[in-house]
Amino acid sequence: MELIGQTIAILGAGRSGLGAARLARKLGARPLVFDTGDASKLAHDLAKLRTENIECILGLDHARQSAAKEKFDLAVTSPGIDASWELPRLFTSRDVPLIGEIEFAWRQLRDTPVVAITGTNGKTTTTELIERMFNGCGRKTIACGNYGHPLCEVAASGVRYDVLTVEISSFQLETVTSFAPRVGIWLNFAPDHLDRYPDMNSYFAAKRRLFDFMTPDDIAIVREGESLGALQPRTVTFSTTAESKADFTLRCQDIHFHNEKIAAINDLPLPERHNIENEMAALAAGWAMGLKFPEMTRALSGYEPARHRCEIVREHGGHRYINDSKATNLHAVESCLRSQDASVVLIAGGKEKGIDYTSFRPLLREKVFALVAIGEIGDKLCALFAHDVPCRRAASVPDAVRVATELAQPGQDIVFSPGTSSFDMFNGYAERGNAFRDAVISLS
Ligand code: UMA
Repeated sequence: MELIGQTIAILGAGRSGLGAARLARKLGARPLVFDTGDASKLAHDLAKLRTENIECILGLDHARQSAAKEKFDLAVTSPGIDASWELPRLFTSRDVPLIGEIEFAWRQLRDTPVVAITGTNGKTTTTELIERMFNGCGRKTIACGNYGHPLCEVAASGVRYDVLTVEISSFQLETVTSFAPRVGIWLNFAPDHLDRYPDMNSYFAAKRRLFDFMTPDDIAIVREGESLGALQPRTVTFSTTAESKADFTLRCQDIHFHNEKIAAINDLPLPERHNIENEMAALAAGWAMGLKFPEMTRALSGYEPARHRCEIVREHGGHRYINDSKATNLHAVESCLRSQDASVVLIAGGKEKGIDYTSFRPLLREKVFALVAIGEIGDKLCALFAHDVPCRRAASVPDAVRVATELAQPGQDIVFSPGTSSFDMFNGYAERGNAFRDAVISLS
């Protein structure tokens, strides 16, 4: 892509925008960053852009004036901005081609094979497993995309990798026009992001774009039973279900590839069923890239999941406090609860994302002794489940920890698994998880 001397509108001054602006500059173009968000929240990002002398235009009015006055050759958008919103439309309505940050980076990285990981849940764990596995087997990689470094940062850095391990979200896939990973992993699909998409089909369609530009020489790694229709790439399946006919299966306590035993669960770092699926997907990705199973298993051992994912914060007063703030949808809460041995007190709630929680009822009855609800959807959860389990409303995360501790029976665990995003009260799931951790640590 010849960009020297071109003017590129970069939409969003967050992490993707900064990466895209750096890449545009490196390629000899003039980046102009636009952001219509709350200026008081942007200070940190803007300071970075200013330090690098990257021009920034704030507010919709200024964006309108600039879009009308200047000639733009390309617009590169951030994943948090829907292409139908006003900021991108200022450019698309003037026939400026619009691509996403991933596509922009990909056009510079085509020579490096990509393993791309999508799914409603487990993306980050699988991405971390794959990064560890490739590096441990002597294939230099970096975790990037929706997790870790934005892909444009990787492209701008000029560092060469043997393979790129790219976690990719539906938001990022919406705006790809040629992105073609060598290996595309589809972990699972469940309701999420219904504040962004009008319905589940639209969310699904965005995610499925992962496979749109892959060829029969590429490999799709797909959980058995996912309804993806016919795919261009060769498909390899995995499943933990008994009697499965998938390529990668779980038989007793061993993972098999067809009829060959390739790893024992005990040799792998994560024993929970949902994580065995993630480990299978990682092993399949390594196989697709020519690694041998014993070296992969060795490289994976010792991996510890990152914080905020079913993480035991503390044992106190006969209760374990488990931080699963990363659970931003119902499917993630269900996975966490299924991995608990006994019933727990659940703290859940947060931003209204349009998720229908009705299907949660059977598991709630089975695994939840009492529910403490927080945030924007707190009242909705209490109203929905009041007849199933004791429900209490809490005003804040520390308040929820206090109430949950009061409700918990001796020996019962307290699980913080919100089931929706955090943006009604926090700047992200990590900040929310830290609030839970702080509240638990300060219990005396
Ligand atoms: N903005 C506008 N106008 C708008 C809307 C937003 O100017 O109409 C501006 C905001 O003011 C803000 C900027 O856009 O300054 C933010 O852009 P962004 O939301 O795309 O955030 P980034 O910091 O660029 O982070 C994005 C991803 N965020 C989202 O997809 C929401 C990060 O994923 C990703 O790690 C990062 O790019 C690097 O590539 C986060 C995420 O929550 C972790 N992802 C979702 C998830 O995992 O569920 C999909």
